[in-house]
Amino acid sequence: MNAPITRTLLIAMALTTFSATPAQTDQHQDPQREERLAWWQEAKFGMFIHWGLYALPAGEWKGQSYSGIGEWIMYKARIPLAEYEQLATQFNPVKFDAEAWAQLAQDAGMKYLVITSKHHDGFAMFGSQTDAFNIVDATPFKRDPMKELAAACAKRNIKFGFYYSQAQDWHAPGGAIWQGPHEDAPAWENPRWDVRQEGDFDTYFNEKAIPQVRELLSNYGPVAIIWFDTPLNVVNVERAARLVKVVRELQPNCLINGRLGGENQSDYDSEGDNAIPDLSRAGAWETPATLNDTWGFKKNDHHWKKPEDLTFKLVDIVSKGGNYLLNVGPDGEGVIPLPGCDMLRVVGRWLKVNGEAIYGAGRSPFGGEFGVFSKSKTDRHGKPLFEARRTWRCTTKPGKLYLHLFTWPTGKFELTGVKGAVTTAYLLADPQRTPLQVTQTGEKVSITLPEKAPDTIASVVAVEFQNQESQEK
Ligand code: JFZ
Repeated sequence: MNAPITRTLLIAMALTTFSATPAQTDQHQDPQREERLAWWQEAKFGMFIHWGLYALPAGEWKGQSYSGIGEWIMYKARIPLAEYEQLATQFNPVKFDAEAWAQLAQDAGMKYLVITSKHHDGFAMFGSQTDAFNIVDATPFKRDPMKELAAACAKRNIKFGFYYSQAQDWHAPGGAIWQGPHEDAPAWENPRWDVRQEGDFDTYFNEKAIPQVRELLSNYGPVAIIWFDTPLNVVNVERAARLVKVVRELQPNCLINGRLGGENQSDYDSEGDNAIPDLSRAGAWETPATLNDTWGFKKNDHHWKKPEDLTFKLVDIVSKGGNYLLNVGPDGEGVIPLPGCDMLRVVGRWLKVNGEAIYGAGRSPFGGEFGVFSKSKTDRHGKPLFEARRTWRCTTKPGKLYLHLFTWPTGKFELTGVKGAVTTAYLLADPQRTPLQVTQTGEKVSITLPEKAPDTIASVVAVEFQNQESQEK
């Protein structure tokens, strides 16, 4: 389809919300897919990084503060391209330290890292021969932080990946622009706010997006994930297939996330931002999430989540079968805000003790622990309201259950619906793995617990079975 993005198509875009319903991956489409996914399904926990020119305005423009996610400031303030380009001349993040960033990911227990190589603003955070609007050619910094970060991750066996905005590009002629509404910004009659944005989408796609994806997959060593975003319907099956072809040709093992566009060509599904399904979900899926309320740095967003909340979300997601991709937004000097670093290190310390129950773990065989649908209350769609419970979660490995107790019971933990004969149970925090007292009657198991929980956030009881088969439902 070579037609330019006409008004009708833009209006059509406006009617489509970002695909909050992830592209359903055809589980049996590609025999190599399971092989490609193996490391990712073991890894469970990754670092997302949103870093770009938007870290300089940091949520404010010409004295006005803008609500919502910081990386959309160009869109929200409808900044003319010539003014936005000036940010590049001021971008000199001399405090950027790839080793420190990769070490933070390692300290947090994160096994992969995905960083914005080009977000919707069109600015390339890598040395691109395709477009001079990039960090090497257009800034006083002149270094390629993607090269430095890829090397620092490789030293620590952290898988390295790129986020790339394949459809939206607010700087390139013909780049797609979300018609809106977006957060509190209304839908625009004409989403383009600068005449320089006029152009044909295929020209942008063929002359910028495809060549830059080729650069990313050719110049930075092994790329474990290419994380596409907001396909906006313009990335149809044909265009998506062209991107898949480039990825498979240059880096056959590289995973493609669920926001490519063009159904059934991704390797795994991406949930909506900060969206965690109420119940367990089969297949390979990931929740991308923020530490505060923005992806890109905002100087006034101090709404940090708590480490205990982050740990619960990690366990909750893994117990439902997913991966957790948790974001940091470095500032304009290249520094990751300290509150975020501190919280990630708390999660990392918890994983040092309890990682066995997360890395490579499967979904809960139960389900009642997630919560119940209300018999009387309805949600905003008129459906029965899901009332979540946070007392405990369960992850699994062959012949094992891991009971993550967020609320420490008095005396005993009772469990029903248990399949198989329990042989022993112990606290993961106990290096001696001293057997706890267990009684079992058929599918009912009762475990006597010490008075004090070994961990203030969550304590994990491992339960082993005679039968080494998977305990996953
Ligand atoms: C997109 C970007 O627009 C945003 O800036 C950030 O990079 C985020 C990770 O991804 O925002 C989205 C995309 C999809 C959904 C929601 C927000 N969705 O499917 O609900």
